[in-house]
Amino acid sequence: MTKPPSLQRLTQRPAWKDLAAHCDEVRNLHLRTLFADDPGRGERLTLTAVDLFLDYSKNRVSDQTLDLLLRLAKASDLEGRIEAMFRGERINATEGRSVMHVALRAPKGSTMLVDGQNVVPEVQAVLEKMTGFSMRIRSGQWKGHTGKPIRNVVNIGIGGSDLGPVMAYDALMHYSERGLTFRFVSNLDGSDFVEATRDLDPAETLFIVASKTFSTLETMTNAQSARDWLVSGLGGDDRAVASHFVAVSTNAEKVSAFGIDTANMFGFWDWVGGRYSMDSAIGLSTMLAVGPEHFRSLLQGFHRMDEHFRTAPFSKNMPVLMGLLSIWNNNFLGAQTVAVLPYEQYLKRFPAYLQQLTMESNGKRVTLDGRPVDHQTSPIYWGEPGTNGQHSFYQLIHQGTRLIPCDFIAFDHALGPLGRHHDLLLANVFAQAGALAFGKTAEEVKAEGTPDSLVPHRVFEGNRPSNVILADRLTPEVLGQLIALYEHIVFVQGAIWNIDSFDQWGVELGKALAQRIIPELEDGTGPLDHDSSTNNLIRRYRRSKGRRGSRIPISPPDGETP
Ligand code: G6Q
Repeated sequence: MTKPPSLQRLTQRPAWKDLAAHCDEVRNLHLRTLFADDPGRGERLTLTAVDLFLDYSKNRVSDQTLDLLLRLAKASDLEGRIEAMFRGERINATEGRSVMHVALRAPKGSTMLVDGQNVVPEVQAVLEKMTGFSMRIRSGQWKGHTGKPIRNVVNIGIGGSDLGPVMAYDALMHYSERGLTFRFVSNLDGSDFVEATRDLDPAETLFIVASKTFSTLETMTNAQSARDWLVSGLGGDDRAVASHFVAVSTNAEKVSAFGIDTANMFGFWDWVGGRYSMDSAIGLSTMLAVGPEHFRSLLQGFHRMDEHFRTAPFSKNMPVLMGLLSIWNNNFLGAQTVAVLPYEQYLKRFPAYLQQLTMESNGKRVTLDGRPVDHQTSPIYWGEPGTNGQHSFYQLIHQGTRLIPCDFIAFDHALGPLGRHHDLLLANVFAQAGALAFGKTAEEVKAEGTPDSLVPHRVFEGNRPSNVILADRLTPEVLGQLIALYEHIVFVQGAIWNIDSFDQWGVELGKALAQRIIPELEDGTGPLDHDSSTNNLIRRYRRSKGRRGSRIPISPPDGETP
């Protein structure tokens, strides 16, 4: 008796098996052949979604591959899963939460339900509050404790409360208010805070403490240091905190306990996952930098891509196609990573942002019902802006032994046009994608008069897959579309793999262990009962710390019980 599809292992389902069998047949099919056999391929396998153009023709797929991938999506009930997200169902099963970041960018007046409640009015109310606050800061109307206007904004947060704001600040710098200085402090390493604040005047500095839970070790430690720095810099008056600290959180009680007036708190909700929160109040620094109008355009970009994802037929749906292609490359062709290569300096932090979005979401080893998967899940996402990467790791992509699918991202227009730069930049994007796909044969290398001994070194196998994403220029709205595109690619992958893309239990174990070790280092004494390696590392640190002249006594040498 065949099991119902929901209980069948993914790799045992007919749609998956058909893809596996098909992959055996086409594994060695070269992009040179695919292009030679279909002169229209480069135009045919393209797609426009909102303002983004995608050329996916340089993937190692035939029309049959695409059909089979679309069948897999259907067999995995991708459509039902998308609807479940938009309906506010608790699709984050292990945390029992709805996943409604799409409501953060829903237009005013629309309806998005969570537990039967329309959340759009609350979302809009927070946006209004952010708008009012941003205007007061940007106009100089909001005064610090000594009466000076705010000139510096320091966002303190980590993970989802940092990576989005950092990326967006860089990405939208062209549109930002240059009279304000922005810094981002995330690391528990004190150097991050020290370097971020060393040239700032406390009297002109605003701290945004961005933490959904308001209990994250890194953020609360940095926030406490910020408070000390500010109060001591302003003559020891604790009342200074009121005009120099605001909070972004879901936890009013803890915000208030820290000493921040909840009137200066910008809320969000447990149905917004940290890595999906940059368009919530977590984006306050972004709004301060670019202003409320540009922030609204960013949201509009997200929303337009949401609508595309929700309504476009799968064969013309950009997140669906890119998600399926990544599954083809990862699960069938055996690629282990994806390189994201923006040819746009303002997107320099986009790969780092995507690392969390993709890998924290889909780096999972059990299915929604808790059974080990029998296939690979998230590939490793990484990347650097072009053309810099070309002079570093592209060698491996072109001639190494691994298959590295690439997403190239570029724009028709530079935000800061400068002489020939943009034509040269774009020539490089097109050239790289072409060189990866088609390579250079031994015959071609020989025909150039290359000595025989060098021929193997100068051959490019080609057949390296890539996507090219193009847009007119990097605007706030286009940035929103681009981020939503990848959010939904992650969703598609997670739906096919049948995993929970919205929890992150994998970050807990190390955190809990650190809590146990902290007093062992701070106190510097006391018995240790970890494994021998951890014990030894702690003892070594205790000895070294003691030698630095700390008050902490030197522990006995290795092997002796302290
Ligand atoms: C993201 C994760 C995680 C989170 C940080 C910060 O999806 O949940 O990166 O954003 O741990 O958490 P707080 O915002 O609660 O400080």
